[in-house]
Amino acid sequence: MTEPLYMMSDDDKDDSEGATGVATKTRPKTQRPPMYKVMLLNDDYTPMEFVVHILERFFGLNHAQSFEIMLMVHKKGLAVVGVFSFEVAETKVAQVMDFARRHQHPLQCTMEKD
Ligand code: TYC
Repeated sequence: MTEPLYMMSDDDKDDSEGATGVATKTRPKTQRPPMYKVMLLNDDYTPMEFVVHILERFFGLNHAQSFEIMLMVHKKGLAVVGVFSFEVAETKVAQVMDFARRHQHPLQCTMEKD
């Protein structure tokens, strides 16, 4: 009959395998960035096809979606074209305003916090 030379105390027993115990995982608090609506405004001079082209080119909308939004702006005075992070919204507004100016159309595009 042999005696154990040494006996593990509870503290020495690790439970890295088949661990039992209280789960202490917490959900880290994440901050969502504020979002910005990009809007097109109606005017009496910018051609409808030009607005449709802008919506396809800068907002990745298909022709039917672009035509629908253009008509909404035409009838209601303005419409939200998309919702983006601040930097993306700022870029879209600048691209639209620059493209309209270069073609000498008075089209206006603005952004506001969602
Ligand atoms: N109202 C313009 C017209 O009749 C068309 C138009 C639509 C202009 C949307 C701007 O954001 C706009 N030619």
